[in-house]
Amino acid sequence: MSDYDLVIRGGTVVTASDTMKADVGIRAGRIVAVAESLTNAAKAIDASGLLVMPGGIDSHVHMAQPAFGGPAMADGFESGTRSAIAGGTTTVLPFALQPRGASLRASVMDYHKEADGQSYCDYGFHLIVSDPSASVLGQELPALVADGYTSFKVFMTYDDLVLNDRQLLEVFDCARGCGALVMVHCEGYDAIRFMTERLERAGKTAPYYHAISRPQSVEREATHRAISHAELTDVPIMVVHVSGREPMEQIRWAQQRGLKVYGETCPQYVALTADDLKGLNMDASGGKYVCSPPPRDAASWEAIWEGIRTGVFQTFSSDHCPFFYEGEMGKLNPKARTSFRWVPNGIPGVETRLQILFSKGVVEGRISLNEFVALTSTNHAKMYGLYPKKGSIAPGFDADIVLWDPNRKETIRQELMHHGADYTPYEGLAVTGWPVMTLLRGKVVAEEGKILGALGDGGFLKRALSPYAVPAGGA
Ligand code: DUC
Ligand code: ZN
Ligand code: ZN
Repeated sequence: MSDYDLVIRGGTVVTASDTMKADVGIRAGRIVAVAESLTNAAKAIDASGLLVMPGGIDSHVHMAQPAFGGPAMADGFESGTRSAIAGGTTTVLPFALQPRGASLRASVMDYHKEADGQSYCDYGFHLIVSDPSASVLGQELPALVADGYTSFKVFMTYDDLVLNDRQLLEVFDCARGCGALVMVHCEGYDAIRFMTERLERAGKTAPYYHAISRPQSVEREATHRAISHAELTDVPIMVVHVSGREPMEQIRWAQQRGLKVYGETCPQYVALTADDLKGLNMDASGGKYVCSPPPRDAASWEAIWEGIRTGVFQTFSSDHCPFFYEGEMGKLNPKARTSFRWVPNGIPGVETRLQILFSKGVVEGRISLNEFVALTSTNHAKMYGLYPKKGSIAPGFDADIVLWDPNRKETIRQELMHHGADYTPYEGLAVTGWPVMTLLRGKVVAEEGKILGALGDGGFLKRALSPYAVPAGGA
């Protein structure tokens, strides 16, 4: 009888803290040994020349979610999680959105119906709270947190989602009571409405004006307001999808004052700019890149790297939010191209997140290998109540592993992608570093772009309370 079901042999194991030449022994889907040399295995995988890293955890993706005021998403759980494993990600945390007036519990159950048996990787849900009624705050949220949905997202913009200041405070206070972590979309509703209407009156309706309608000052103001509300209620918050220097500096300011304010950024804020939204001579093709907050400029990329290097940001997520480009409902044809305001907001990226951070971060010398692992896996697990089950390579962790070729040069292209969308916003981006093999709980689920896993391999993760959600004043 073998000691291990599988040994990954001869690779370089990288965790958030260490880099070592070691074999990894796996039994019953979990890592049971990390040692110089492991023998007596039923099966072995040769990882010489490869990095052996924890599978990516993407704590910010959207799958099967009705659009932000628009058409259906290009990915449900089948294609979204297929894309995840092809890109080396083994756990995703999508959102379960509460439509106004609906019960949160019923909304979550709808997402479970979409995901159960339809996922190639493990998943949990954050809750999007759009209607913080007395019953939501008093009963539904506390009960859902106890059931393993331990984080919520709230919005400061969008007609169907925006919460006013009083409602934000109520949700923050509720999170404090039940120990949940609140993610905040920081862009100011009124400022965006004002700018949108002014631009439209002036005939400035091309996709590029999406970026002009919500400049960094709009994000900075909302970030500051969210931080102030978090301070007032003594509630830790995570500011998601931060796009540039101004909001980054608000988060740094809060952190320097000792507040528990965390930050997330995404590939689009180091790889795309507002100029991409110009398309060809300000035509509708720029709609491909419409997401919120919008990509900024090269100086903002440097500010984001500063935030990554100095620890302002804990997580690097994709904000995978895919829509089709072509077709009746595509980003190219929103409401007969009448205005940028109708272009569905979001871009695909779950499959390209690791390559972009590795290439621009590790290969170009901005971050270490260990920081890469922290930003793409370990910190997500710690922040969202999945640690020490997910997010590292050590005895006791699930054997969620990506074998990574640090020297492989590739050009990101739609034909390589496994998502449902008909384009990638990173088309033509040359990267160094590519996933060779992905293992989910010890099973090889993707290899060299081929999907070897089965639908239903992925399961629901009931998450613990986040230790980062404990209020500064104590629980
Ligand atoms: N917020 C997100 O988190 N994703 C896409 C669009 C948005 O506004
Ligand atoms: Zn958002
Ligand atoms: Zn998002």
